[in-house]
Amino acid sequence: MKIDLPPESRIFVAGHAGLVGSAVVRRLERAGFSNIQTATRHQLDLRDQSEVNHWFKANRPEYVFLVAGTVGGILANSTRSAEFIYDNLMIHGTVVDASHRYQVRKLLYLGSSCIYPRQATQPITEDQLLTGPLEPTNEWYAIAKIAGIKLCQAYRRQYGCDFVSAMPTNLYGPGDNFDLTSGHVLPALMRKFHDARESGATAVEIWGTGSPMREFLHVDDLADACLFLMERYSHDSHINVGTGVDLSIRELAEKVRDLVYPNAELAFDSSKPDGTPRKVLDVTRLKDLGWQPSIGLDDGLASTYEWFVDQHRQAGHLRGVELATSS
Ligand code: GFB
Repeated sequence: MKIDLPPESRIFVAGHAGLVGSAVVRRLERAGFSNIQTATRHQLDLRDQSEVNHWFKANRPEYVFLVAGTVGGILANSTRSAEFIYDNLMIHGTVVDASHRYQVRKLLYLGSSCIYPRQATQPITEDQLLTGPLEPTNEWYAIAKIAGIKLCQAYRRQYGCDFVSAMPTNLYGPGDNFDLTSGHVLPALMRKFHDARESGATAVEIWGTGSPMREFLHVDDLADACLFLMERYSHDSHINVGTGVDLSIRELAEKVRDLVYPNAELAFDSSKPDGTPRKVLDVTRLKDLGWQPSIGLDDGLASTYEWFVDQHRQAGHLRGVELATSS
């Protein structure tokens, strides 16, 4: 059954400054919502239950998009295990509990496709959760994300809260993290090919063997799915969000190369981890509800690269202004 969120609803986007949160805010603004609530890290530490309770009491959100978290690519996940498990566990716990305590009407929690077993049958259906061992490079993050799903289920079962969970595949788009050590593969490759073109380097390093398969969803499509699910999905079980289509890291690198620096050579560094061999989502459930993505990978890559170049130029320009004023 579809619920219509009144345009003046108080809607809290927890994590509004991140890749996903900023896309959710854009989507809500486009839909005409006038009361979107956000809080910066300095205003509110989402890991602190008493701060979160205080904030909820003062702001009384009616709908919550729980898209905050400590996130990163394969290297960050495997080297910052404590931050990935602690921050995420705490953020999920505080926001879910405060949402119950202050009678939020509905909460949508966002997990990740890394919750599924490393050897899951492909494409991965929702019912494969907790049927086998996790991928070791991101098990800390995955455990926290699984706990988030279980929190929503537990509050739904014990207190009757309308809390639902969605599991997105690998995401990308404007607002992504282009840092080479903490970011995910797609922005990292864009940045590497871009820097190589600028410096005239011939080869670009690609981590791993290039054979792992990944599925990529543009973050604006994800934000659209989040609003769709907030209005139409109310179920105990989580739901997958993706395209259902994947490609190898080699194929992705070739696409980025062709877009950014066609003369570059790919240099695979197999001393770096591959991670999960494959994790393409079965999106039948979402498709049956009537949602599908609208941004193809080639178009998404081109617009994301444009965004990156623009940001880079602005940052360079700002640095230039700073240098000029300080000299
Ligand atoms: O995107 P990514 O860091 O994370 O890496 P995961 C995907 C694949 O790209 C891996 C390869 O096989 C990497 O070895 N890769 C190649 C690179 N070159 C690079 C590079 O320059 N940078 C990066 N980062 N990778 C994440 C999890 O796993 O998936 C998170 O770490 C989250 O927990 C996310 O769940 C959805 O796809 O392997």
